[in-house]
Amino acid sequence: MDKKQLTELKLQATRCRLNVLRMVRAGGHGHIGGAFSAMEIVTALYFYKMNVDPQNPRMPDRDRFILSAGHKCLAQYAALAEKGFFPKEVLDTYGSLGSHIPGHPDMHKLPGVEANTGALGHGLSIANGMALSLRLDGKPSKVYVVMGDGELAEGSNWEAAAAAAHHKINNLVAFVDFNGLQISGRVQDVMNMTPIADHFKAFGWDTVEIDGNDMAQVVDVLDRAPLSDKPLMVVAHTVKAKGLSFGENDVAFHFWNANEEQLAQAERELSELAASYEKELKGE
Ligand SMILES: Cc1ncc(C[n+]2csc(CCOP(=O)(O)OP(=O)(O)O)c2C)c(N)n1
Ligand SMILES: [Mg+2]
Repeated sequence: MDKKQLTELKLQATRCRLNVLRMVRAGGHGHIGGAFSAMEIVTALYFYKMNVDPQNPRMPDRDRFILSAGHKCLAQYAALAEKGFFPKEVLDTYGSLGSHIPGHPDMHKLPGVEANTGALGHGLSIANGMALSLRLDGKPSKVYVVMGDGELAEGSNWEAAAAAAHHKINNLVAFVDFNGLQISGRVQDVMNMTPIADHFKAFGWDTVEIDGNDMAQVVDVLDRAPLSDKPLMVVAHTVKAKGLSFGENDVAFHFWNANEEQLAQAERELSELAASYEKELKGE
């Protein structure tokens, strides 16, 4: 990928982060930490890798995206809106009764959502089933999953890990957004799941470790998948609330009840960042 394409993707991720702030402004709150840490992964999937069509969201040959850690949904809504799956005005309904973008993704309410998630620990099993059936149907589609590191405490993940390896489901690529924090503190204090890559390797997966907030590394691993006949687990080292200058790596920003001053600061900073990428792209 050349430098210009990379800058375009970084701009896209910044626009998505601004979309998240738009939802937080509408609803007054949101799970910003996990949405921002996963933003490079979600952006690279929607704007670089996945074969999806906003005009035809149920296209049979599409790639599938499963947000296993459903509370990160602001990242997915931001990308779907930016991609044109629904009008951006819908972002302004976040937090209101009857909204199509509720606190966890609902496939019956929003085009582009493939599964209802939010109860942690189920996305990998759902993805296994989808990937197996796509393979049986001879489809070229891939299934991408985004999980949280705290989410790995759910035992159901490990049944899914065994099944994916056993069935050699290599049209499946999973990411663990390894930001080191969950809802109530450091993952290593609440329920230590490290070394994550070694665990998946022992179950029979290919594993790669990347900096998950480095767009070039995310793009590179997406280009390389699958590595073999095994499923691929990408352990993506990230910073929780990445891009929220006053909230990075702070568990208090797992769920943000935003105040006007901080929200305005975040909007200003990310708008400036977007403008700098736009300038760079214009060659100024
Ligand atoms: C089965 C289940 N148990 C508990 C919760 C409550 N919960 C919501 S977010 C969260 C922490 C998740 O942490 P992590 O997977 O690290 O995601 P991050 O917030 O870092 O994106 C928990 C425990 C839940 N949604 N589902
Ligand atoms: Mg986490």
